[in-house]
Amino acid sequence: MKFDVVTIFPAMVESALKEGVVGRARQAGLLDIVVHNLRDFTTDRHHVVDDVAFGGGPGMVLKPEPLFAAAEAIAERRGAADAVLLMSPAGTPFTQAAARRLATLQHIVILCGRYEGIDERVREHVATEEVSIGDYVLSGGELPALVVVDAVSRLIAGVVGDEQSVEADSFTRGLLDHPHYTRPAEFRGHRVPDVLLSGHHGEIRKWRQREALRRTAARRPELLAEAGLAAEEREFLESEGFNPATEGEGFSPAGKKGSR
Ligand code: 9D3
Repeated sequence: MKFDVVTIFPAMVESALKEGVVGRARQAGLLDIVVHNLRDFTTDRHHVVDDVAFGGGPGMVLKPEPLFAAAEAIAERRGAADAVLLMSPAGTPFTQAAARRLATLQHIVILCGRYEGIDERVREHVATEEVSIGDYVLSGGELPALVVVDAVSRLIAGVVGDEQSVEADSFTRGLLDHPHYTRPAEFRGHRVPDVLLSGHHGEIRKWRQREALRRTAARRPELLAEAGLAAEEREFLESEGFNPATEGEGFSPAGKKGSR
């Protein structure tokens, strides 16, 4: 899979993409990622990428010419992209479902915004979609671009060494993960649950499933609506004092506040 990331901070993006699962997959040739410096696509002596807003107001706006030039150069050098993502706080919220869809593509270009905004013509004529990673204000689209590359790359065969861990990933089923423990079995008087030391694999599976349900009901009850719970799973949650939702929330925690 190919990614091209366009940014005014290429070193910031490149440094993150050298590390971890994504760094290894690049070295193995599973991911072909090129980070481009937006300033390389300017034509003026001072490599200016921004300008004041027409109509006035505070803050600078990313100029259209370098972004159009970058997208065109990438198409020439690397082939036409299947999607051009504009990272923007006004974009569609990025979800695991969005990651799954993008992972079916072969070539994605990601444009990182900075400053107060981007010339609207980039949105209209270069980007094919606009993506946000959530409702908080960041300083630019670089960290969001890295989030998208990471989440999508993990879904490409071979990128994550252990296929099972991708499969078992909590959001594959739409539930939060169960608790994890490693040695020692007792640490500062805090014991690992006996069932995990028992070697009874059926019991361990059941315990993990119930803990995942309990946690999800307590922390993210809205996820249960989409999780496709079996009758016995609903019964378990009701027996634990969680109540079926009135309004598409699946289950809501009843008297469960602070149970963690
Ligand atoms: C005053 C209006 N601001 C929008 C809420 C302006 C503004 C804030 C932050 C314009 C750009 C930015 C920089 N952020 C991003 O480029 C960005 C972002 C984010 O801030 N949050 C979540 N996802 C994303 S994707 C790109």
